[in-house]
Amino acid sequence: MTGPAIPDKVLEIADAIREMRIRGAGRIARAAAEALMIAAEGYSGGSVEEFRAYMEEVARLLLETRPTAVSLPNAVNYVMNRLRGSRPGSVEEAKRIVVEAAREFIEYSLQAVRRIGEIGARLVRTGDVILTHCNSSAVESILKTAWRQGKRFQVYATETRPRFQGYITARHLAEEGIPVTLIPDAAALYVVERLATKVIVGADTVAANGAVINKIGTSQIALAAKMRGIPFIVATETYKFSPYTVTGQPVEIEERSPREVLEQPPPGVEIRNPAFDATPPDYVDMIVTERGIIPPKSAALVLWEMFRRRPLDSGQGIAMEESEPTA
Ligand code: RUB
Repeated sequence: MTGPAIPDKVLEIADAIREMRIRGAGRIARAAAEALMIAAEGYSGGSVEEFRAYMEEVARLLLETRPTAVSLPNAVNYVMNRLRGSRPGSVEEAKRIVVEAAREFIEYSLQAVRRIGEIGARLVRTGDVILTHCNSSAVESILKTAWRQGKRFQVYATETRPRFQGYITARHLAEEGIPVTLIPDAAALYVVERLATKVIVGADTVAANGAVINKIGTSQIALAAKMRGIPFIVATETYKFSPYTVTGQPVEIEERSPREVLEQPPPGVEIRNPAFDATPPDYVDMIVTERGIIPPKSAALVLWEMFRRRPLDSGQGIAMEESEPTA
C-alpha cells in the first residue's frame, strides 16, 4: 500500500474478529463500524481521493476477516456507501461523513438488540423450558427482558463445541438469575424431546428465501423441534438479512482450523471444522426482528424494504445503492 499505514487499533480489531475474541454477528458488525471510525479519525494528510482509497483498503481488510455473517459487509457498506455516495469538499468533511455513519450504525444496532428483546419477550411464558444454541446477544436480550418482566422459565444452553460459546450464554443468564442448565451439544435432541417448550437461536445471516445461517448444529436442533412440534424461533437484527442472496449468491460457510477441534489428531485422521449451517425456512416458525415478527418466507420483503432498490453488480461483488437500515 502506498498511502498511510492502517492504525494499530484497527489491525487489532480485524485480528480480534478473525481470532473470535470479538464474535457474534452483531458484535462483529459494531466492531467493524468502530474500526472504520477509528481509521477515519486517525487519518491525516492527503487528498479526498487518497482518503477514499485508504478507507477502501481498511474496508477490504475488515471484510476479509470472516466470511459468513452478512452483518459484517452490511455494516461496512452502510458506512462506506455514505462516503462513496458523497462529494466532500475536504478530507475533514470526508472523515466526518465516515464517523457519523459509523456512529449511526452502532446506535441503530444497539437499539435493535433492545427492541428485539422487547418484542421477543412477548413470546416467552412462565413455565417455558427454552433451549438455545451458541451465544447470541439477540437471544440474551429476549430472555433477560422476559425475566425482568417477571416471567419465570428455565433455559438449556448447549456447550457449542468446539469454541464453547454456550458457556458465555450460561454465564450471562446465571448472572441475571435465570435458571440455566448447560448440556453437551449431543444432548439437544434429548432435551427437545423430553423437556423443551421452545427453541430460540440467533442468526449470522438470513437468506432471501428465509433460510437461517447460524452456528453449526443449529439445523439439527431445528429438525428436532420440527419433529417434536415445538416452536423454533430465530432472533435477529435486519442487517443480518443478506442482499447478496437476492441474486442467488450462496452464503459462504466458514471452515475454521481443525486445531480448534483437536490439537493433535491421531495420524491418518482428517478433521473438519465447519462453523455454521443453514436451517431451511420450513423449519423456522418465526423470525423476531427489531421491526417485528415475520415468517421466514417474508425475508425477501424485508430485504426489498431495507435496500429499496435493486442490487447493483459492482466491481467488488454486489453493492447496494442504498444499504442503510431505515429505523
Ligand atoms: C456466533 C453465532 C450466533 C450469531 C448471533 O458464531 O452463531 O448465534 O452470530 O449472535 P461465532 P448475535 O461465535 O462463531 O461468531 O445475536 O450476538 O449477533
